[in-house]
Amino acid sequence: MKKKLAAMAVVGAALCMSTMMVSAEEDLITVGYAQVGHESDWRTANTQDYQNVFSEENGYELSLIDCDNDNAAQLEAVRNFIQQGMDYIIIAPIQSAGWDTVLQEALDAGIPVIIADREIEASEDMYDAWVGTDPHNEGVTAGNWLAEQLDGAEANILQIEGTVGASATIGRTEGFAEVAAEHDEWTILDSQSGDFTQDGGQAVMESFIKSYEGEFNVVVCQNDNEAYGAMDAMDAAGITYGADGDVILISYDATHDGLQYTLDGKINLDVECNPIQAETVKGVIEKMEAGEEFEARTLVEEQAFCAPGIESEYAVQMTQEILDGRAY
Ligand code: GYE
Repeated sequence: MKKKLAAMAVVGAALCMSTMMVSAEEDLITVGYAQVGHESDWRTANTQDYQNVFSEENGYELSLIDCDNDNAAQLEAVRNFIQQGMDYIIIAPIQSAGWDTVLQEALDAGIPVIIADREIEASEDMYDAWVGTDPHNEGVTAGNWLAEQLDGAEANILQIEGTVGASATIGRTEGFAEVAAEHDEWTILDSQSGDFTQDGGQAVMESFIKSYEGEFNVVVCQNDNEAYGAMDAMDAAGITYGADGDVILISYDATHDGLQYTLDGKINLDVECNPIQAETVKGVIEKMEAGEEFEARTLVEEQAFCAPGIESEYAVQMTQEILDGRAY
């Protein structure tokens, strides 16, 4: 769907554009980015991407606040952006719920808001645009790949979820559960949050091993960092995983190290979630600045990668070349 900013904002943008040509420094476009935190390699890559793209050379002054996975701190960060009169506000919402009040405040202040990375549970007229990924689809891909590989064999699955209440967690959990529901021979033994962190993944896996040792043959981690923690826990317990192991290990994100482990056969499947989104967001802002129509929703492209030697209709086999071509 295409959208246009309300007239007043467009006039403001046009003025800003014309003054920009006169003096550079003062007329940088100010952008506040309320970032989730620094919980994962994915997040680090996403932060770096914004810092590269929203640079002064490109005409922007970026104020990026690391909200340390604290929902209240994130609401506060957005309120501060409103008070500072930022030209644009970008939010990567930690939690999908609870945004109505602060979005209304941004609307009242006439500041365009772009939701990035994750989804929010708010009516689409409360914000201007959305750029992100499709975690539900990622969950379905993981499920389809597993069904294809098991080909009717039993699965006893342990799942380490992401942050509770995050749309990335909700989507991946629901998408995977949809496929699981079609397989009577699959049992999800347990599913607990590892908060998208390596420590969280390790702690959950250690407790899973205590409860289910010898009973599981699939571990699904909802991001790469959790997978690294789960690998440490399985290594310590002498449990083998990966292409040559007893346990099938599925991960999400496909960051550089995750793909290295996939290439090494330690992770069987890594479903990509692309953190490189800033250029797309910048494209939306440029259209807004020019008073042109912009995409109300843009999905960033993604695919899935499996260990070498695994034939799949749902994933590409990892190669050194793919890894070398990775920008993050
Ligand atoms: O998968 C995880 C990060 O929101 C898609 O957040 C993102 C998720 C990503 O911490 O590693």
